[in-house]
Amino acid sequence: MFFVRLITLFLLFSTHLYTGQIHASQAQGGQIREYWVSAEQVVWDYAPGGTNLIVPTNGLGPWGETHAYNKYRYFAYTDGSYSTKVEQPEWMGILGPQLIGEVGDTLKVHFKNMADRPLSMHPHGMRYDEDNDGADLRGAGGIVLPGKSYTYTWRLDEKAGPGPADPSSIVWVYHSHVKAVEEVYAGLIGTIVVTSKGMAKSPQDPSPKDVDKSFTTMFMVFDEEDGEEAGLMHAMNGYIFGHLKGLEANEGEKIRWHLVGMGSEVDLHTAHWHGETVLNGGRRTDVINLMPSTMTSVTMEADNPGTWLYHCHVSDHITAGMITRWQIHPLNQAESD
Ligand SMILES: [Cu+2]
Repeated sequence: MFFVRLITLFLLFSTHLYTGQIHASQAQGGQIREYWVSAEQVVWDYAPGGTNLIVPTNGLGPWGETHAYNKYRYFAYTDGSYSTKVEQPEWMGILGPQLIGEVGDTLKVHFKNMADRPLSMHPHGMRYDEDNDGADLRGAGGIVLPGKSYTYTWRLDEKAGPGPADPSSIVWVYHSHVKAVEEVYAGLIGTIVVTSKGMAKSPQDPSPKDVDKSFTTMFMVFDEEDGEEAGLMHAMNGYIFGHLKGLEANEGEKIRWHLVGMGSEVDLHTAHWHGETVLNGGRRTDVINLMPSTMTSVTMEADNPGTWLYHCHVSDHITAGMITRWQIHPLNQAESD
């Protein structure tokens, strides 16, 4: 009898210890990452200067008649005073700020609507409650009126992170979801990167430690003129005919490419790299299929120095300018020069 009591006591005690440890690790497991994001009205130029940087003599064709349009964009600020914008790398183009965290982290996104219409931020893949869905015209964050703010809380739980066949980081989109279709075409779209638990470079830098560099490209035909060809901007991150710049790596670097497709039934894209191949969930390829609102993350060993094309391989889309160049700089630049 004494022995049974002893075991019971031990079991109770050890269960208590065990749950205590789980609570403790949950409490301390993960960073809270704050972002200050605005929505603002801008003029966006799909081809600054009006040139075709891939085949200059071809010009921009019908897309050259008008290549700048009134749009809306998400911007990141350094803090809640909304006075200093965070600079984005050139290759991000029209995309909103990239939010990033490790599994276990929480994103606190302070959204301020500085535009002239009700807007929101709706994330894919995150763990959120109805107030933080940023959609469906419901919940505290479903509609943010002009001049108003809302702080979204999105948890990066296991199910927001890379799965068994995924690489160490994966990409999700976020976009405005009051009139979602109009607002994505308007430019209100950005990305979220989630790194596997334990794979972050450091608590300050949640990008994955097994890659040197990451790029994100979105393939979407922006519809600027109700389906008129001249207003169908076949863009990569909002640029056409070679104007997406800054996709530059160094020889020997391991690169994570995040790819996003958005849009409608014309948006069947086949992203194709010249010069290198990639690993996609254990499969080797140099073309990634993208459908509207699909997201794929692949890995590349950049060991073939050169300036290479990167484009959608759908014939009609090549003609319409869904094409740019990327570069791998040789390890010993001096020697090759
Ligand atoms: Cu395409």
